[in-house]
Amino acid sequence: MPKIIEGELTARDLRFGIVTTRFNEFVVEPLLRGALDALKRHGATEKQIEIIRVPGAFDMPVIVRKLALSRRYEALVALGAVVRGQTPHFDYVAGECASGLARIALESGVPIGFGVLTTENMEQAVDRAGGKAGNKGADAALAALEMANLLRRLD
Ligand code: INI
Repeated sequence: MPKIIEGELTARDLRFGIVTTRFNEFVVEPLLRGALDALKRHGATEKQIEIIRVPGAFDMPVIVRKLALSRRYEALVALGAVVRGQTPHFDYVAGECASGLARIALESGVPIGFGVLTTENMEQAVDRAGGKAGNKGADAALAALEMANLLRRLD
């Protein structure tokens, strides 16, 4: 059997920054609850977690970059919702948010769990924020947790 290198799902000794948008707060708050619940279930205490609020998804990258470069967190989680029906500039808001966050993760080496919903309508967003399609906030938090442990293991 070849050696398997993977990240554990344990929050021990890790600090988390969760960035959430005020825009579409109605679906973003359940994403945040899902992320907090997932981290706590894997051993994180409140002291290990900080929540940073930004206006909207487009505004996330500049703040996430500052947080990533601060070295204050081993993992970041970005939570938001961009709904196509709400805006003619959906592609710009969603695209800039996603590509900005991906670039920051690569530049800084700090993992960023991507929990920004990009959906056609509000119903799809609600389904993914603790509804019938699960909770993407919890998924993003666990991905960030696993990645932080994997990166540590590869050091
Ligand atoms: N921001 C979102 O997070 N979701 C959206 O669906 C959205 N829409 O529909 O426009 C949105 N726009 C605001 C944007 O993120 C910025 O806050 C704004 O452009 C100011 O920079």
